[in-house]
Amino acid sequence: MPVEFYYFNMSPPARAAWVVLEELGIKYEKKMINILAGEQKQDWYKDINPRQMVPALKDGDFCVAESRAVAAYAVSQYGAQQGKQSLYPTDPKKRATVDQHLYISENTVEKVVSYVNMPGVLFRGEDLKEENLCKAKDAVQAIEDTLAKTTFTAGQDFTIADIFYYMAIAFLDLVDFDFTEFKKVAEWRAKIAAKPWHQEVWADNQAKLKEFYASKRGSAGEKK
Ligand SMILES: N[C@@H](CCC(=O)N[C@@H](CS)C(=O)NCC(=O)O)C(=O)O
Repeated sequence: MPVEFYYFNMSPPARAAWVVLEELGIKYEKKMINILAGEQKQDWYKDINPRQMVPALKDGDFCVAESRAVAAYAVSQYGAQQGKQSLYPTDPKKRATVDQHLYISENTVEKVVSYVNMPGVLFRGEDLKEENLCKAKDAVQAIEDTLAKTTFTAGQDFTIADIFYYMAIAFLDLVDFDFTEFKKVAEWRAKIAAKPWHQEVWADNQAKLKEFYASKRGSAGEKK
């Protein structure tokens, strides 16, 4: 039975986990859960993810949710057979460094999302929060500082930490944030954007999210 991957194409964490499956090159079956239509609230989906969110993965009778846990599981289970173990290394110290950055990437998302104001824009038609621009810049600067020391964020190899940082700061593309002052980050993003899965899995769906975000941004003000 192939791995089943539950996702929504516009969801950044779902796309980050999806990218890991592509990078691994394993066979999997995509199961789209349209969260805009509330499909994640269906009772049967509770068995896949009790929190009723995307992404989630089912491998036989084992289920795992939370994008970073999905990514870590997929590489732990299939990385060696696919020659892709370096995405989530088994060496305890190397793995701890990747884990460290995976946890930090949660905070990167928080900072960036506080500026882009995802829930406010998408669900209440607000604008971005200019007052949080410094938080977003701090988050990007932290990645810039990391990349001043190593080729990728957790060392010399491309790992799942890179994918989750990439996802986190890609929220800034929704507002055409200018990355030019962050030279290392811009170079590192270009390397990731050259990956074979990037256009179909990441960019095409990010364009849809960008269009959706733009259609909602400031719409509450327009109605007044
Ligand atoms: N921390 C979670 C966040 C997942 C998440 O926020 N998923 C959103 C889509 S981006 C979702 O499923 N929302 C549906 C809902 O909240 O009902 C992860 O990394 O997987």
